[in-house]
Amino acid sequence: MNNDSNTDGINVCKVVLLGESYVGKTSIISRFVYDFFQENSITTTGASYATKNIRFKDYNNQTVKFEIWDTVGQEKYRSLTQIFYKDAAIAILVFDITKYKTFIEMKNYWYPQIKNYAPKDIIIGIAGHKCDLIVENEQFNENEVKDFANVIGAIFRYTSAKMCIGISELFLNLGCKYLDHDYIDPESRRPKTNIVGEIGGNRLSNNKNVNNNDKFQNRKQSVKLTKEKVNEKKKKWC
Ligand SMILES: Nc1nc2c(ncn2[C@@H]2O[C@H](COP(=O)(O)OP(=O)(O)O)[C@@H](O)[C@H]2O)c(=O)[nH]1
Ligand SMILES: [Mg+2]
Repeated sequence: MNNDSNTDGINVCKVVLLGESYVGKTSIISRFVYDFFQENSITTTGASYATKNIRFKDYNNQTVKFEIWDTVGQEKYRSLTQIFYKDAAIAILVFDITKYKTFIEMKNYWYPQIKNYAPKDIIIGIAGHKCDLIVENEQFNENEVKDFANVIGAIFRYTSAKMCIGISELFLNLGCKYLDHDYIDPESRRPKTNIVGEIGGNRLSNNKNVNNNDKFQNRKQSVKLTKEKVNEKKKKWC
């Protein structure tokens, strides 16, 4: 465990979201913390971080206070300072699955930034965001993303702030890894823990051996599963 406990027994966990402008970072925070989504771009000027407490039943009911930092538009100018990365326990790399360039920038710019400026033992998540749009966009190369996630040891999830998919799950899995560094993310299984309670939220304040055909089949199957998940969500909304 690398978590910092305060006197109330709450593990304060700084999370930073990184990625190109318009990929949906602010929307992910907004959905996770306030269960709110806005179609148009959210103004981030002046915002810095939002918090949400989650209690982890399978880890002695420990509470993790996620302190989630938004880039407040500075990513556009590549002007994030080292303070942004300081003491971060978790970094979530976000890309838009409909824009391949955002994946390339995530891999070639944002990941190296983490390696250069964030603590060495930082836990990394990857959000393949706007997965509600996957139905219209079939060009997304899932294997490339999963291979990258495996290489850097990141937890990868499809996410959608709009359809409420994958976001809590990603935070929960990252939270498990934060509390237990030996935690292994079995992507096909549910997270090892359950939420007991969500305690408030503050406003934003300021297999390499498989052949290509197998890969293609696997990808098709995954895309189909995702589509089913999306359609299920579309029926229910959230
Ligand atoms: N379809 C879809 N649009 C999204 C989703 N998340 C964010 N957006 C939209 O993408 C745009 C950019 O989102 P924003 O959170 O401001 O991105 P940021 O610049 O990375 O913080 C906005 O118009 C959002 O409404 C999503 O899950 N699905
Ligand atoms: Mg933003």
